[in-house]
Amino acid sequence: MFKKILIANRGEIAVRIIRACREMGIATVAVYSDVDRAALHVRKSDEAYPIGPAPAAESYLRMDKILDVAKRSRAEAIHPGYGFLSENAKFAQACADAGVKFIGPTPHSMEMMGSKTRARREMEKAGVPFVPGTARGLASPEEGEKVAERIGYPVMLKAAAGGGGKGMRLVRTRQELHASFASAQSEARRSFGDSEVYIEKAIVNPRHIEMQVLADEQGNTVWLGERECSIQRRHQKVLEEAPSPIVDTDMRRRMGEVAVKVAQAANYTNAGTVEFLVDQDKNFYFLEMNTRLQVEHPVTELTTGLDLVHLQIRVASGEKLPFVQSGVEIRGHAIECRIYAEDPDNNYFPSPGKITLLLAPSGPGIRRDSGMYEGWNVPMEYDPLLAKLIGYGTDRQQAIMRLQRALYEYFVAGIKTNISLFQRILGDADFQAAKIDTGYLDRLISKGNPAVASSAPEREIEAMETIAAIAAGMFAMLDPASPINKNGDTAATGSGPASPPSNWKQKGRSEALRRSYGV
Ligand code: MV4
Repeated sequence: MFKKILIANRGEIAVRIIRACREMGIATVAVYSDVDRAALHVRKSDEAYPIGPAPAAESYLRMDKILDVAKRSRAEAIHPGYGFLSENAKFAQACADAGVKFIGPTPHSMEMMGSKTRARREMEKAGVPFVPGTARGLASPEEGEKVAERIGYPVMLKAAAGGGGKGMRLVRTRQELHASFASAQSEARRSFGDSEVYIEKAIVNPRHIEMQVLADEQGNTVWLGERECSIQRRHQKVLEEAPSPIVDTDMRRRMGEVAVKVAQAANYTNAGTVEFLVDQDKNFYFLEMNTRLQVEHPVTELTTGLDLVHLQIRVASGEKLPFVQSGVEIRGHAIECRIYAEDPDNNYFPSPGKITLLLAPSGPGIRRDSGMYEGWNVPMEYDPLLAKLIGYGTDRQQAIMRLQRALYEYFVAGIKTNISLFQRILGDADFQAAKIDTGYLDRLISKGNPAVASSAPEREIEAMETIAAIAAGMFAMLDPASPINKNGDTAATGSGPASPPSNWKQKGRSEALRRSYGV
């Protein structure tokens, strides 16, 4: 087993991995950019090394600097987390060349799944269902027209090197195809330096359901249950849950077996996720494979009782999976809210800045994977994910109720967050009825923004401010020196309004209240 692991990441996932290492008695090495000097992952690690200025390209993406720290700190393995270098085959190879174990799949497996068309060709060989279309890039828009006539409109044009919707175009009619093909190609070239574009039958209003898989280095591969990830905004997941409300035991087994087939076709090792598009008739189609630990892994951990980071580390150290497929049991329901430093009232723009106050929820069924603390400055240079709030219950309803209660307790001052968005989603009838697909969130947001219950601390502060204002008014009436008593007019006698304390006095009282309330 490793004695020391370097975590090549930051934020909540770095803290999550450091915690897993500490539970396993493994020493931890953090790396940090200049703006992350006081970050939580630096505080929680055993050792920490600066790796450069804020821009990721000069720090968290600098393979040479990270490998240099691994060498100096004598770390035997590197956990990449998600994002940054986690799906970079060259980095995985550089780790191997440097004699440092990369906690994840081999460079070969990564490369196979990195190109969507290459992955589709491998899936075709493995007999895995994928959306009708081409497994190679289109040579011309005319070829696209021919394929579209065969598979039928609407069709989806996609960048082979793409992901997250970039270089993707929905084409409803033949007339639109040429223009869409050209714009998809130029976006693909701009975003990925690779203009290869392929075509698929468009699945209308699909769900995005993904299957967690785990493989050891001895050829054993298991599936660990699915996650419903349809609640997305601009191809960014916002809320995820496990199990999916529409997947029954038989469908879960069939999806799991396909996902294992995908992993085996790629000679996959360690933790990975196979993404599917699911149509209205519950047919599922291979979309892509993510060769990393995902943000939303906690909902799988809570419903299987497994620690995926422990298992990643154990598998990377050469251990055999400590269970077989029949030992995997899905129990209860978990829902994850991604808490972002974003302003829902300003088009979800990032909201960096100092966290002046943080009241975080806990209690039955609540897990919080967080990278923030009171007094920390949220930097503007990185993805604004602050924390993940996960609610677990015996069933979906209990998980929803627990999350609603926890969100009501959550209070972050000094920056804006999207906490109110989750209160809307969890209280929404369509969400509660599990009437969700990849268009759900856009529909909810476009419905407008009804007032949502503010958090408990806010409500209590408001109530106490009101009490203070009333008390101040009463005090003023009883005080003969008070201006409202100069001309004999007092509210008490019903003549002339009691003059409320000035705004400044009100504000001073509010601050005093906050201080006395400790908020
Ligand atoms: C699709 C699709 C419909 N039909 N492919 C979006 C990004 C990438 N992961 C694939 N995506 C889609 N591919 C076909 N043939 C609809 C989407 C899609 C989507 C998929 C999953 C989650 C959210 C989405 C939002 C918009 C479109």
